[in-house]
Amino acid sequence: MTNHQKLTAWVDEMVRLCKPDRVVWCDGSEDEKRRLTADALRSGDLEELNQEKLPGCYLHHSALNDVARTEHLTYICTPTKDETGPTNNWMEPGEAYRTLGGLFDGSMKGRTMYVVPFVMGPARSPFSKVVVELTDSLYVALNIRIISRMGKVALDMLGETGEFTKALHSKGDLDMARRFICHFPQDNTIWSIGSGYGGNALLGKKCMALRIASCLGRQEGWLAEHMLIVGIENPKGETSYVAAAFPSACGKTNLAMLVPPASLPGYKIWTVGDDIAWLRIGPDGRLWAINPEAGFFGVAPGTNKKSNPNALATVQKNSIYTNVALLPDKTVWWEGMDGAPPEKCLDWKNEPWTPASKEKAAHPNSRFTAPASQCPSISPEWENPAGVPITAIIFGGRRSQTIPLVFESFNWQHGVFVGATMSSETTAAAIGAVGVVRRDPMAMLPFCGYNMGDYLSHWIGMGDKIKHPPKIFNVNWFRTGPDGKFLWPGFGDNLRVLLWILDRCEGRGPAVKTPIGLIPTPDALNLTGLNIDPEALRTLLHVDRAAWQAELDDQKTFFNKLGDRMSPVLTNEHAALSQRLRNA
Ligand code: OXD
Ligand code: MN
Repeated sequence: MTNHQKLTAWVDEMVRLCKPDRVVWCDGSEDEKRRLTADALRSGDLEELNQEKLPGCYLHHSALNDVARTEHLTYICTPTKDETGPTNNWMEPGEAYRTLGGLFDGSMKGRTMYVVPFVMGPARSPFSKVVVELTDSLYVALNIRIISRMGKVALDMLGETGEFTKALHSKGDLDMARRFICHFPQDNTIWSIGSGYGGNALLGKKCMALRIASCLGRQEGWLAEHMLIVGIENPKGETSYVAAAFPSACGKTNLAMLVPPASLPGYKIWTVGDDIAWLRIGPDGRLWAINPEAGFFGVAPGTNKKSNPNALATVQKNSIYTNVALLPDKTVWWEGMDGAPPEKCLDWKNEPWTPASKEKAAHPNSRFTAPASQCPSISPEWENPAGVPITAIIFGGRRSQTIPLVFESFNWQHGVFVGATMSSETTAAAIGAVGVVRRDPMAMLPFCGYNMGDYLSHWIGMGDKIKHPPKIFNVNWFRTGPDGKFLWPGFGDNLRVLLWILDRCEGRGPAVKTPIGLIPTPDALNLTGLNIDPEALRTLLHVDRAAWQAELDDQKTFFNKLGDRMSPVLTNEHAALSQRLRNA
């Protein structure tokens, strides 16, 4: 299938290591999809769903201990620990190759190795990169087929000498004690063993498109970010694009597919990407973004007609569901779906479930994998090889207190500081306690492939190179009142905040200057048709000095943790914020 000698030599070497019974090169054809799906049904990797109601859809149950990313088992393997930095786990490359080499040795005996070449980014885009993943998981091969451009297209792009990321994956024995996800930026290589879960096993996604790509971006002068990309079309038919970073399971997919409220007629939202953005400086001096993925690997629970009708429409065909509940008619269900819970179903562990059951029917991190092309709001520009020009960058986290609904940074440097001090309450997307506030710069804490201090300096440095930089904003949809309920309606009404952001980018939109940034005056947001308590709005736009003092202290603790690689520009921004709060 290829005359790329380095590729075939590497595959041969990995075959000698893993010792599969068979090696299958994937070409991405429909015929191959039919064959692989039939094999997956036979092996139990997939279960067929109701083909009348959900054509081309299948269900996958993962191992019970393999339902989310395992950050504590994820390593960056650089020659020195300093290059990896204090926020990543580090393993010396020689030791990592030895340890994992021992586990990969013979790991595919009795199994098939799938050679899965794919492009991250639109075909023929100078932004795009090729990855070849070797995996013993049919589920992984079939998922990659959905979330990337897989098969011949990638080999064609590689030609005989092209560069590619070498990604080796084996389920191993799925035991957490023998699970490692290792990245070798200096070798453009990823080795992952012991997990079949998306973020640990679909190596093009978090491992390549964020961790390895962030290293490539630093070398080559661009940014690989955990951001959605969305176009907002106004009633005049003009579209502006924004990129927004939120930690996992904070509603990126919902924002990317937002449906405008009926009370704001004439607006349209165009989805370019829901999770990852690669941003480069264009010939016009603006920042341009592509979505390196071709599909969505979204969190299912909470997806319903109100929160995300576009996602719901997207997943009605050709989709793989993971760890959702199965209804008697072989359709699927999860908590937060429209209507009453089913009287009975099989839960994500394949056990009988009724509304009286104590456990959730769908795992809180259950997922759908669906082709982006099926999304009703998919942007006509989503595969444009040049990407889309970015007018605003938005950072946001899940914070029940302190952080206002929206504020604008004073300039690029202050905006980078706002991103660097992002924080969020943890979710089920990663193993560990849920609901704990953690600092998560640019939502990249688990995904930055090198020293976080250097990463933040790279952001500062990019500002010097972008002639027309986007304005930078912060949002928080998750602020709660004394009763614990959200103060802001969220979902489609988030458009009201996006419209203020775009107004600001066009030099309009009233704002008040506060120590933390520019905040909309209460009448600056278009609230037509929204019934919101004025007191709730006041709280949403209020800067509580005492709470911000505590915030400053926590930011400082985090910056100190980043050590001597921390950008002095950002420590100065911290001091300036402290001063502004004192003077206020
Ligand atoms: C994801 C994540 O899967 O961020 O997108 O965990
Ligand atoms: Mn994500």
